[in-house]
Amino acid sequence: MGHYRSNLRDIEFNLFELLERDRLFGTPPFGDLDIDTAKFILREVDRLAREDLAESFEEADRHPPVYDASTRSVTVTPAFAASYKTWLDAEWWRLRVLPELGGTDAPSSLNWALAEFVLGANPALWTYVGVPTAARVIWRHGTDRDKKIAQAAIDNRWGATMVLTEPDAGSDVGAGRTRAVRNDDGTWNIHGVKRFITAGEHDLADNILHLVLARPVGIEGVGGPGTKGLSLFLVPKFHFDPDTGELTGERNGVYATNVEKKMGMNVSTTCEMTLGDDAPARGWLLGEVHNGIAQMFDVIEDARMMVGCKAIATLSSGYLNALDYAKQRVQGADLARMSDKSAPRVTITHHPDVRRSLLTQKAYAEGMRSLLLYTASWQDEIAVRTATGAETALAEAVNDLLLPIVKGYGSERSWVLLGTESLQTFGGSGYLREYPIEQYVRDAKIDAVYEGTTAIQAQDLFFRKIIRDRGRALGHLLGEIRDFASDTDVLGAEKALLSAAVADVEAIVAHMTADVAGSKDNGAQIYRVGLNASRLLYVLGDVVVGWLLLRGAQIAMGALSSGVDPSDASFYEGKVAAARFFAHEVLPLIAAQRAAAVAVDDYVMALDEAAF
Ligand code: ST9
Repeated sequence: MGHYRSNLRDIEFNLFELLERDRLFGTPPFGDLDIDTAKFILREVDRLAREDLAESFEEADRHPPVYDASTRSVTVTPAFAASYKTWLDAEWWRLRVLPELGGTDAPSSLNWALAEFVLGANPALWTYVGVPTAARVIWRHGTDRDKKIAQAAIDNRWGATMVLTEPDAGSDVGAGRTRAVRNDDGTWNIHGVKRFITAGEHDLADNILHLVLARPVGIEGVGGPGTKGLSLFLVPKFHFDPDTGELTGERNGVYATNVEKKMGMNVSTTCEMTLGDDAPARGWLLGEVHNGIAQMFDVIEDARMMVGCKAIATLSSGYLNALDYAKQRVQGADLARMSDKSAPRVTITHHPDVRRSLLTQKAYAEGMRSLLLYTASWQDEIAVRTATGAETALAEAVNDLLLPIVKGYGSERSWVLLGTESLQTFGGSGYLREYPIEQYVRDAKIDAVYEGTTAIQAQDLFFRKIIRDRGRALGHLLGEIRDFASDTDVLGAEKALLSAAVADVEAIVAHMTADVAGSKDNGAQIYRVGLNASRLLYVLGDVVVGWLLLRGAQIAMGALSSGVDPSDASFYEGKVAAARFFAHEVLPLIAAQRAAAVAVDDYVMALDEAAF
């Protein structure tokens, strides 16, 4: 059996029982889809991921891509190249391609469910097959020429990259210094050095289309300081005819000048890219408009969702691996007979602390899957409303609010739990390369870093998604949670804990909002908001996860009382147990976080650097 343990049953539960996604099928824009087809696709991608895509996971980690400095080229290990080809040949990625580009309009929720299988089985595959997202963004923002480029990228299965970061411009993208100079023929020459570019160079595709942020020079009114002065350019590795997509055979002056040696995700090349050094790096301005940061954020939003999905998928497989191990590992006697040295030895699933650990992993893995798919359900809502000409503002705002939670909270909780609980379940064996967990821990750490660190997600959540939104989306979300919790006929004790947690989160938000207001007179008060921002990200994540788990538990209790197939009974019992566990073990801790948030004071920022 390969390393990857998927959870098709829980994915189907989320899609069709909790979120009732089948209600979308048969109506615009998902008229061609029905539940049997959706379930068939889920089963197929699940099988493909476990049996094929997962196969090169370990081999590719042990044999990272080889960089040849003399040719500035990268060779990817054949085992991974085979998995890459398998995924492309299977064609399921076309469910993410716009219909205008020959793809199929599938709901976002179905696509992110499918993404979980791929990202759990072999996460680096996703980073090499970014072309559906790149093509969608190019098509959405592009001129007729750009739309043809998007089509060529899809038809020829080119690689794609997002090129933002520079040695001195990481979180602060607006500090980027890469320049763009317009040529007489309307193309642009790009000059600069970019860093940490995922899949920047490799031999898996015939061409790579780089989406590059650069600052135009020499044109009045554009190219000013900060992110707003950046424009987005399409810069190919090999030149091609934009009308036909045919390669001209000419190499463009965009080269990998280094490939980083990393802690994990070893098969995913992380490149330093030098543009326009010894040969011109020519590209096109996307849409012929200077609106680069907004255009790039269309890519970033998708990539942030992907990072959260990757983290959650890894935690889920980590948990299921730990569960398999715990069911077989015999060690020690039952705690109730601890003083009886002749007592029979038992599997570790008999030990209270192992059960605590397994339920913690299960509750978070399943609860965060619900968070991911619930967020995707708002993306479905946007698609449906757009298709019917209805207002999308609220759906967009709620989706925006949830994105930093999926990415920031999802990646932090997953990486920490993989290390503290999944690996720990294996005891010393978890530390060995014989089991996949050590690679999971190494591969998952990056999720809390790239596509905007956790601190960036926390600031995005509070300043942009709550304050700038005037609390509309948050109010809507917390209103839904409060409504659910107010019906205490079933799970009354747990819903009371949820209501209390909502009140605590509201109090933290109110306190932070007051600090924002206070900072108008006392500038330093804004630091208190900075000190509380990641706390808010975590507690809001816990409340949403607690709510979704309890919603799932209520459905499971209904199913159990109306009589389910005996083979499914333990699945539903597990849903109820995980939700109760989370409500009793996690939600009460939010009250302590509220107390700490209110107590945040100025001494941390006043402390002299020398005192650290
Ligand atoms: C990276 C690559 O980490 C990792 C690779 C992962 C694998 C990728 C897998 C592929 C997925 C698919 C991709 C396909 C294509 C390529 C494939 C590649 C493999 N929401 O607040 P302001 C906009 S890459 C929406 O003043 P500052 C908005 O337009 C590196 N828009 O910002 C706004 O204008 P307005 C990742 C947003 O203070 C404007 O920005 N790096 C949002 O100037 C200015 O906003 C990062 O993620 C938003 N949430 O700059 C950077 N926020 O206000 C992290 C801003 O008028 N740093 N905009 O609407 C940040 O996010 C900073 O907050 C900052 C601050 C740079 C935005």
